[in-house]
Amino acid sequence: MKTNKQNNEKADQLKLHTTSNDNEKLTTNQGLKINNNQDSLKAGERGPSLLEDFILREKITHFDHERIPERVVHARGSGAHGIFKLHKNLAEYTKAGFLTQVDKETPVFVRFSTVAGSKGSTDLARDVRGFAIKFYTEEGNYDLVGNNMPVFFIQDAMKFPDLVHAVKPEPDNEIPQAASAHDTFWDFISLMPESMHMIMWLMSDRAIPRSLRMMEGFGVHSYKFINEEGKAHFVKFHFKPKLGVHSVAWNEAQAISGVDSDFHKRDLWEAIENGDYPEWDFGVQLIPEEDEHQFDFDLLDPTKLVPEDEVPVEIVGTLTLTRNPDNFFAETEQVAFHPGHIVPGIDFSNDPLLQGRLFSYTDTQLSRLGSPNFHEIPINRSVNTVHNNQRDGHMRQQIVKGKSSYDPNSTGGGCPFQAMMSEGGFTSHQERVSGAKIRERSKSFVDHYSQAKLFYNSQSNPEKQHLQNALVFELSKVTIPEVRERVVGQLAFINNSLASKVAEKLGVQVKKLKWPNQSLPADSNKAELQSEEKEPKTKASDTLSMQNTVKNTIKSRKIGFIIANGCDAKAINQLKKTIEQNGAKVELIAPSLAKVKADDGSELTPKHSLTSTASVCFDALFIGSGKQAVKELMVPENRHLVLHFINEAYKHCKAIYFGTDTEDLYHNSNVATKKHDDPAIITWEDATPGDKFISAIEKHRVWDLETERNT
Ligand code: HDE
Repeated sequence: MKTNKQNNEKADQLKLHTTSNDNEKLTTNQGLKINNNQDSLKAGERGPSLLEDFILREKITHFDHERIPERVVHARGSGAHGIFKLHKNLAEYTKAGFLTQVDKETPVFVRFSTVAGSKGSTDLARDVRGFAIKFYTEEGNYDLVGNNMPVFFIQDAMKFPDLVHAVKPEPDNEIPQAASAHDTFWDFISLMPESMHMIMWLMSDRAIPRSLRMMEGFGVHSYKFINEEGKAHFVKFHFKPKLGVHSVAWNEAQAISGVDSDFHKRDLWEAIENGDYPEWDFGVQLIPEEDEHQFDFDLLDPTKLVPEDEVPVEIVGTLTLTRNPDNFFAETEQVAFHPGHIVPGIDFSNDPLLQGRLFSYTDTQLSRLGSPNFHEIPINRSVNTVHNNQRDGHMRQQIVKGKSSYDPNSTGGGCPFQAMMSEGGFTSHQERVSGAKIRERSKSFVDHYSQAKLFYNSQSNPEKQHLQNALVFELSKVTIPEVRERVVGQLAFINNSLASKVAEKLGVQVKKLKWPNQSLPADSNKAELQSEEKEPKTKASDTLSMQNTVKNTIKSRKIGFIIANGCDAKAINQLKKTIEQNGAKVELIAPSLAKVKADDGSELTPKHSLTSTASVCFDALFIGSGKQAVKELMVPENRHLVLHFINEAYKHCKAIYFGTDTEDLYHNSNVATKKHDDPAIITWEDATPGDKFISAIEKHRVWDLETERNT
């Protein structure tokens, strides 16, 4: 295990608040040493407990108040500390200090999350993932609170509580947990055509990532960069994982939820503990303010992305996660993000969803963390000191000296002073704004299908198939036939073949309903504002398909080796070494947890037994070599377990390597039914099996052969 030390201003600040109980005596919260932590104070050995027992009362009172409300959305999360390093000076576009000093390292805390489920729900729910970053810059905290999908369900903050109520468990029976496959979600979606682009993303495999380390991050909204001269550019933020963007299969996700519902949390934790620091390229799409109207969509509309073919993503930095939190609650649970935490050089756009978020996040922290002093919780503190006249409130930590708590003052010599712009004082971008006070949606937002088409058209065939299967799965759980029909009616505006295939599985007709946009005012001209079927300017984009992602590394992948007594030590150790040299991890699986005696007398220690884990926890499998070992794996007690491992991994399109003497296992497994050449099945007959195995793992899965592997 590598030590993951981090020395920077934030780590140093956190150290001041970090304690260890090593070699210490137990005390009360008042520092009194405790002599007996086993028994309460009683009147006589068998007598009643005494109210006087302040030690018992303190312990139980604190325990009673241990829980705080979980986040209303994004309740389940995993966090990590890291570093953001800038590679390109962006001074031409922004005056933000952390984006203008090349090689500058800014400490960050990142929290990934699912959206709909409760804090204790499974990691593998079909859901959007939150991707929130707190940059502890020298100019104050900058929070980029994004997701792993570049668009959102709704265009206006007014609809957010409706969306969340619809996707959360239904209010009468609190069913289902962490799932969108139910009536209320799809009822809402079927009546909100603006959600269709996001629905394409949500039904794609992006919603079931292989790892939090293997997903993209997006700022979603258009933000603004402001340079020293006050010139503005629209900017879209991107994080591209160095390991590529990879997912699991849907029935695999369901199985993982049973075997290890902390799969993503554990994966992130272990990778960082092992020194496999997750890394992302940080990129920006920059659009001069004057080019705002050059697109066939509105830049302020959060249901639209800017195709990379129209505005390329320029990579300007790296985000690396290097340290696990010391304490989940103190750090990951108490971290408070807010898209309104910005620094000079960054500003908001008029995206009406973003504008609503600017209100919500402080408000939610007040109810969740219980005090306006939440900024004083160590994980939330900026690295520069806070000076203002805000005072008091629950749990105040800062002890501000002096008489003065108002401005202007002479009692404090006028301090703290307002900062001039040249001293880093924040000023909002001077955008000219005029308009009548109206409660309306801009007509430029009324195009709900073109980018849904762009996304669908950009998918590979297996991705299209998965998306279709997801829609069928989700809508089959909907009990109201009209809702299913309405969704299918919406799909028909995106792709006829998709709509009719889904319709067939649901037993409904495709009725291409012109559905009025529910979010329009009752007296608006609905016909005029009805979203038409429109072709996007960019018809398809390679960047939207995971098929085109990074596939040249096996770094940090988990490979299961199924072994037994008498296994071929030389072959196993050699393959293990090669795999580890390429950066992947090998875990040994044996019929039991007892040490395995190899053919050369050496002993191997299995991490798992055949019953304590499952193929879904691994990226690829090696089935151990050696006659004696295979004989043990073939005894009735083990045989069905090993075959289940193989068949399941085969079904999920993973690489499987059959070592020498495993013919019997091979022929009894579903692999024997393969008809075509399958690059991810490696056997004792292959000339360079190790290389072939590694190259198959690099490709992640043979999704193209999914139908064949499942028939
Ligand atoms: Fe959030 N969102 N959101 N959201 N959101 C919250 O704030 C909200 C939206 C996102 O790891 C809450 O501290 C409104 C878009 C992430 O702690 C809450 C609207 C995007 C996280 C809230 C949105 C996000 C949150 C709940 C529409 C992607 C987790 C707890 C107007 C760009 C941050 C909290 C973490 C959390 C409100 C829409 C991302 C209630 C009102 C769009 C990653 O304030």
